[in-house]
Amino acid sequence: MKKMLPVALVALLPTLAFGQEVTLRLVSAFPENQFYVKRSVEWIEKVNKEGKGIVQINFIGGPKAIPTFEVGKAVQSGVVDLGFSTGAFYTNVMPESDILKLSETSAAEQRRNGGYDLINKIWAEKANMRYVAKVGEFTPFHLYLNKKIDKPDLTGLKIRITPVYRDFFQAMGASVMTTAPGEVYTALERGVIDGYGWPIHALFDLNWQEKTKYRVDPGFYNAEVGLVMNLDKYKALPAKARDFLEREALGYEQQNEFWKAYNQNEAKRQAEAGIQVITFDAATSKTYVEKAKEIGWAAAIKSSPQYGEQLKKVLAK
Ligand code: 173
Repeated sequence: MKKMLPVALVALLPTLAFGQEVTLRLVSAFPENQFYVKRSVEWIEKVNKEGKGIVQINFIGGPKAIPTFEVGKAVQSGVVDLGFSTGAFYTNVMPESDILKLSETSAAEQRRNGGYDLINKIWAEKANMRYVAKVGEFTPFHLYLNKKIDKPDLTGLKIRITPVYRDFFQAMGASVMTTAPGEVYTALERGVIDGYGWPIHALFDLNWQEKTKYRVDPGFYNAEVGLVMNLDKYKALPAKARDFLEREALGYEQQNEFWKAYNQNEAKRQAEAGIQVITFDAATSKTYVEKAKEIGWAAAIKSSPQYGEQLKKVLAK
């Protein structure tokens, strides 16, 4: 043992030389070839450049490193420090995570109206997590189909879901199957599913346009993509590192307007790829969106009698 000591000290030297530099391990619940992830990797590069001697983020990888629906658990337990995910992927940690899809107020508004603080109270208490920043918003979800419908009736159709869509699609009569994004292409190719729920964007990242005939309009809810951190790790950060990380993450969140133009372009690309839009008459469309919201909040309040109503006050408009 005595002989080991100098070796251990030598191993410590790089850390000492850089003072208190902290390295954080980050995993993505979204596949690495998704644009979201590439955009986040660019952000990580910026953090690493500016954060020398303070904070470095080590991007471990996507679902091949940790499966999509396990990333939340890995952050909760501290197997990794940071997760790039969406609430729907970690309802196995707490049901509240999926409620963020019901946001009508923006992340910026939630920082002002107490929403961000409430989210962090819940995330800390129930998931041992810090919700660092929301970096994807202003993005509706849609129902995509390979069979034509003329009314919001999914009877006899098998639809790929995550918790985001479960109650709404089931209320329309769908039979549902939960899969991670990485499994949708094969399910479509094999005809195992007749459609899927997904945001207006990011079909092309995974080549789903090749296997998709229709998109149902209008969209509903608001896709949330965020950075979450293990709470113990967050609390243990030196003040300088925490301030730096929060500033960088806030800077990233403040670019969310980006998604508005991006999404318009994605809708255009879908049309160019031959994806046809299914629409209903005005009254049916209105009911469709209202139903989604009503069903979403009913499920939220049922799954979290403790926080559902409180979240509604800061998320809904
Ligand atoms: O459909 C999904 O995989 C899903 O729930 C989701 C949530 C946010 C962004 C992208 C996808």
